[in-house]
Amino acid sequence: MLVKDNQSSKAAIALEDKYGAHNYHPLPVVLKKGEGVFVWDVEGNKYYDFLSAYSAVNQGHCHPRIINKLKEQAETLTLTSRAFYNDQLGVYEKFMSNYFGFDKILPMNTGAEAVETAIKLCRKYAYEKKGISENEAKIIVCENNFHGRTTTVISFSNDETARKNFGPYTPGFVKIPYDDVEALKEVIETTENIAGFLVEPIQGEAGVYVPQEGYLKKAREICAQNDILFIADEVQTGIARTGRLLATCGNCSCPEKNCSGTPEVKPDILILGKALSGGAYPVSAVLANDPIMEVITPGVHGSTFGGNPIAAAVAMEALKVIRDEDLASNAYKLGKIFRKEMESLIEENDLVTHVRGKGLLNAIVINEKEDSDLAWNICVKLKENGLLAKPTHGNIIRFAPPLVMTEEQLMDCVDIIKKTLDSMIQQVDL
Ligand code: IF1
Repeated sequence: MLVKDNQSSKAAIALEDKYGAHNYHPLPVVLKKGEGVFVWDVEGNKYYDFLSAYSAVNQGHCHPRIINKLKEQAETLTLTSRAFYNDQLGVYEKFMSNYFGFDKILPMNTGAEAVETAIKLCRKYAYEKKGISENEAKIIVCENNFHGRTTTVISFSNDETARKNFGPYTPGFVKIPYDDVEALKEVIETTENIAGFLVEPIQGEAGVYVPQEGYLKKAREICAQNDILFIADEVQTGIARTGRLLATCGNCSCPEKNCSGTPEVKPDILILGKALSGGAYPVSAVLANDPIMEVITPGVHGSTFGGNPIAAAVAMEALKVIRDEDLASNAYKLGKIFRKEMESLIEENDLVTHVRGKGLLNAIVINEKEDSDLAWNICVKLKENGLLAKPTHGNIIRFAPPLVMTEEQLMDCVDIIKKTLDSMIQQVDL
């Protein structure tokens, strides 16, 4: 049965329910169109998008420059495989090397693929350059991490929902508490064969946990002192989301005016994804300098679509948009306004206990038990009031609009959030 163009939300949801695996529980809204900070459902209702496809649409929905580049390349050459060269990849690789300040890039497609690639790169470097005995390398990870859904990656997750009954699990990972320098020092002192430390600069899925000032810098220094590769997973925090080009803000060529100019943290291995393409195409990447990347030789790693001409062309345009529209500075400015407004809301409304985040990656904590459905109900009400957001774990609602939002639009969203929470406070006996 062909799906009619003007299918109703109900019909669309029924189709997904019948024919799609139930690996998500979406908010009951069926989207048909996106433009900038707005999306429309199949009935024509308009919403502010406050999730940005989990920070993949930082440049706004269907950014004209990105879409035009996508169309142009799609009409020219879509995929060659890496069995042959193509005219886009080398240009893209040079562009990325200069843009982020690393010698080389290994192009992949999804964030999880890039994380897996970084793990392989770290292990191979440990065996071939550091002399760690084969199959003995260990990578330090943080509790409550989220790095993707592949079997190896969920092997070191402590989210039972993401992990249960997917064993046997991949060994070689040691978990420590997030944002705890002493724990990092101790595990390095007491564990042999440590090859790397894989960390999110802000833990997104865990609930937008921003580490203490200086944590990443200290962790990076400890890794350097112990010849351990510092691996930054910026799939969600990268590409201007946190008010700077990168949350680690390394020696990149970022033009952020708010950056102090002195690079705080430069990872040995940088992992990018999501907004690398502005949400127009699956593009991810692993960046490192030659001493690390040179362990990658022909045939040791690959991917059918990795480094394809469309991905290359789209990613370059998406990054030019970030720079030309100075979206990191906008995220920095609007993020401060947003958290200030949420702080004042906390004063007035007992439903919210905390707000945290950096740039336009923020979250509010709802004053409820983790397993209550209040956060979900708030998101359903927000939808009715024209704003789309979704809880992460339990009682935490992530707010992450596209970085192209104007201050006026942000204040409109703040009003919607305040109006929604005020309308619900009566229904909840806290
Ligand atoms: C889901 C959120 C989760 C990521 C980091 C790697 C990946 C992600 C830091 C993998 C992906 C997505 C996946 C999506 C929900 C969303 C997410 F925090 F962004 F909201 F899950 F934590 N590193 N994050 O955040 O990238 O393979 O998806 O391209 O799986 O439900 P991917």
